[in-house]
Amino acid sequence: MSKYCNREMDRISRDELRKIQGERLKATVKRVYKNVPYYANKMKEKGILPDDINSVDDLSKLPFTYKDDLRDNYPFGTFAVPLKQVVRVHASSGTTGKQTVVGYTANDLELWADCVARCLRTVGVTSSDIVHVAYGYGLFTGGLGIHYGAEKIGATVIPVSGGNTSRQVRLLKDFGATVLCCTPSYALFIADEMKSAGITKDDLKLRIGIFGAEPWTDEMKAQIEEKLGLKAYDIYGLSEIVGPGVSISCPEQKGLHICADHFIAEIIDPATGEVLPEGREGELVFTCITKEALPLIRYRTRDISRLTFEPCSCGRTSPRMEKVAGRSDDMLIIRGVNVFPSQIESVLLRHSQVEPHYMIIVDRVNNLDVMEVHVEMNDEFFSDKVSSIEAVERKLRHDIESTIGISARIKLVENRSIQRSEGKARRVIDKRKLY
Ligand code: DLL
Repeated sequence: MSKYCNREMDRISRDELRKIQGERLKATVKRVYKNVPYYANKMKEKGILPDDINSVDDLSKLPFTYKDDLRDNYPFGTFAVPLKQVVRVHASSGTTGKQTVVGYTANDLELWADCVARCLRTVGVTSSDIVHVAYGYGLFTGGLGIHYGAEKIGATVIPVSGGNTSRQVRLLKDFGATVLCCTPSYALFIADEMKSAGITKDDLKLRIGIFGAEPWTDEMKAQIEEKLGLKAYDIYGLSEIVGPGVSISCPEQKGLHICADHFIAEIIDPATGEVLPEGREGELVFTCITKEALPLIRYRTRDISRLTFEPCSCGRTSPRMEKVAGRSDDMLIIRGVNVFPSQIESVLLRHSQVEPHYMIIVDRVNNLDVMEVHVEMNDEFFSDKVSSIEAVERKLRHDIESTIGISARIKLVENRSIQRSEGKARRVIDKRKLY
């Protein structure tokens, strides 16, 4: 086992953790100041020298790093080592503007695999498991990231990547996979495909699902667990920090344990940048303290969460983050009200006739924001009487309005009519931005 994969790190006291974090932070800041002109300039602008950083308490003196900083230094300008030492490159899934490129040295790949291995162990994956990886392989970090972590613990890895869903289902059955790794929306797509192929959850051996890369609600988790007959866990990460493996939920399901000896997490007020106390909701900010090629300092994730430093009943003491509710840039402002797609998802999936597929369409009509929610209903539903269809529409409209405080038009659509996703789902069409 390598020097990084240390189960003990999840069980050390908060003081010990802060000491390790402080030492690693100090060394990282010295290194980036020396090797990355971009960081040296940013620190000089703030009047900070590496010697001003001596412990985790000094973290807030450091400047933030934004996605745009990576884009401005595209492709390799923020790397802290010569390109010769970079052995792998990935890129973020950003759909707008230039992609953000991230690099790894051989040691970085090792520590990444260790973080993923630690996450997989947290949820009970062992060397006896067969791990079906349906995250995309390629520039996206999902496929290869999970792949090497699962290999590291000695599991049998099936590197299927995304797409060709009927083949996925066949392979799940034929190879007897016990662990499924993909986005939550793709897990549901696989469940649909199983139904069409006449394969039931009892024909499969799945016991654990490792889902992430996009926000998903507890209601969706319950549906996935029911349809696939497994226990679902939430894995979080972002390419800029390392990829999957930054944190994962544990069997207690009380938040996601962060690999905090590698990544220091803070929660800030996204508007002012002020660091918020434990338990307050805000934007997650991460600092990498062990990576060589791209040790980002105070990276603004745009992801909304909370932190707790209370030890977990599972026995781990590592800081935990709450399930990510959404990204601040996915937040819709409709008639002045902040709305996350996940709030709507929670309401919809409490209804037994609703399938876990929906699309939110926002438009501006006569200077007024209007929201329409297309909701996919199960097969039995449309055989019901018109009066009951109207009653469901009314109920959904009422529940959405009482949860988010604004009204929405509801359009009930047939099963399988909303486009499925093989990777990250697209849940919102904001036509206001298209004009
Ligand atoms: O999505 C890395 C990943 C791959 C994570 C596979 C988990 C599993 P990016 O493409 O750079 O990297 O996108 C990162 O995805 O800032 C979040 O907004 C979102 N995200 C990732 N995991 C979760 C999660 C990968 N568990 C962005 N819950 C992040 C909610 C998530 N959102």
